[in-house]
Amino acid sequence: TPPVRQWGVTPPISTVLPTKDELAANDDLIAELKAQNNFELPTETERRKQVLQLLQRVTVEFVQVVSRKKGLSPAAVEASGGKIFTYGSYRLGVYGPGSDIDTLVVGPKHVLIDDFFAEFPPILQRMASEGAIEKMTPVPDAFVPIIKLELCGISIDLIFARLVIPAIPMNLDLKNNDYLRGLDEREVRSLNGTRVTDEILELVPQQKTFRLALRAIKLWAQRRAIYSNIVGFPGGVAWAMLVARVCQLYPQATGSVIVGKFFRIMNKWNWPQPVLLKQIEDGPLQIKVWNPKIYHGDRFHLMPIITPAYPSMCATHNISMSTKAVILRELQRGGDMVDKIFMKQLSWQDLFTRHTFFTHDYKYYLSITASSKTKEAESVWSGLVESKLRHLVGALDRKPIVAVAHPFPKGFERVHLIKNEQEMEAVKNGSTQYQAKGTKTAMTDETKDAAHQAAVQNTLENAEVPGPAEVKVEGTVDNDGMTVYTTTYYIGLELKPLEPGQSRSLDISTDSQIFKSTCTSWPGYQEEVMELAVTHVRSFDLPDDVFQPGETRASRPKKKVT
Ligand code: 3AT
Ligand code: MN
Ligand code: MN
Repeated sequence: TPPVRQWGVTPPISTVLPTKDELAANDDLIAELKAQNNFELPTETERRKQVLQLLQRVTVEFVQVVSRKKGLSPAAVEASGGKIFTYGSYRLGVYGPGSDIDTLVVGPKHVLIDDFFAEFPPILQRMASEGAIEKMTPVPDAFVPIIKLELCGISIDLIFARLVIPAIPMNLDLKNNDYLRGLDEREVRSLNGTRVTDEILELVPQQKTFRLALRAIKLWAQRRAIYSNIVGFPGGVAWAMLVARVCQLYPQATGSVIVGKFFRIMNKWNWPQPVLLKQIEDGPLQIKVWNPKIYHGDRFHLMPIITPAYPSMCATHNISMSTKAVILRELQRGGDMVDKIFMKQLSWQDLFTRHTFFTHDYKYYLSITASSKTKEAESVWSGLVESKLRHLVGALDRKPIVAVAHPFPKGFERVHLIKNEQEMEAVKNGSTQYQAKGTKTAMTDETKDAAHQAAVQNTLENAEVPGPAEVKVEGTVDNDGMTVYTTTYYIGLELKPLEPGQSRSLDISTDSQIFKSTCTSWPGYQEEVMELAVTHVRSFDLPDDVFQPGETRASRPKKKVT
């Protein structure tokens, strides 16, 4: 047998080959993921490839058009090239029916981001077939400037970066750190997604195994409501790095085994020891690289998971005491279940059972409602509030009476029609009694609202969030009624057992006041248009639309009869 290469920063834990039972469990896992609609049809994948081919052709044309405009010689125009790369779930090979394609357009040094926003959309319009582009939203002032579009029925996130070289040939890859020389931080950020996913794939022993295990872990994390970088759980890249690390430790194992080991390894991990896929590299830029020895702030990361590409960063700096506790609890459950799956006492389906956040887990909840009088204002305002939620969670974590403050990863978007001040007051506080006829509650992650997502990301990164245009609101509550848009987030609260003599009262007025002023101090805040309210909700008072069909809410405790 050939010498076993070391993957990652330590020798492997085991290099044994999978047993017959483990391979059978692997087949069962694949079958279950299929049953869960986790893979898309080959015809759909074919459509993705064609869309990418179109984007590649448009990229070359775009680079030529800009090169010509900048006065390059015909030969230089001809040679200037241009290439697309992907990142996100498509690049990792773990995309499903609803996934977008995260695409990076790379141009040569004389093509700038402003050229991308000015020239790329019209060229795409011209080259795509009639009606192929359904929606196109440029968001040039996002933390990572982006054009969001729907092309042939597929969502595309399109970003741009240039390299300081005269031409971009088709055989180029982005591995070399020297390509970052001469770029500003924003340009480095745009290259980062592809550089990180490419490195992750290179650092795992078997990509096929990695992909299958990651599909299982992503589905599990989504079903258990612990998938969201914004509110303080790992996001897609962080879950991918955790699975990749387990693959490195068991280079010969099959997917089913990786999933089982994953829960145990990550549950027993000596946090805050970082999870690394390789030694952190130094590079050519004056740019921060994660290092708790130098940066005081990095010492506070509770579960650091570090991106492999220079400049390495912590992908999980939002994790709090509470979300860490919830993650560890879920890892424990996952590990226990996989043991039983291997003993044939449970099946993979059980691992993917939906969370019981609203039905069982908590008696007390906080409801945080961002409301606006226009849809446009609400998109941005709810995004801003969403990305500040983790500060409220942090404040709750510090209260002696709170054991766990668990933020639900998605917000509930509702549209209301109200007729008087009293109804207005109720709606602002999260009531669902006055929802407008014909409207349905939507989830923030499903609406794929570009303005919302940009506001979330910018706030998260402490970049500026541009406010919505000044709005004049037509109509008053007194005549025909008024439409109000709300987004409500929920935090589940577990309180510590009472000490003798203690009374169970949770006063959050100071914390919610601080949270509100954190949000309203945003320069785009418009007092006349936007509102924010934090209220207590008992489990039996939760609104109907947080439950799935078939789920039942906790019942109201019966009055004690003495
Ligand atoms: P899906 O299969 O698309 O649901 P994914 O992992 O591809 O899963 P996203 O498309 O949301 O998820 O994100 C892909 C990467 O893009 C992950 C993250 O590093 C980056 N990213 C996501 N949203 C933003 C954003 N608003 N601004 C900057 N980067 C983002
Ligand atoms: Mn994606
Ligand atoms: Mn995306």
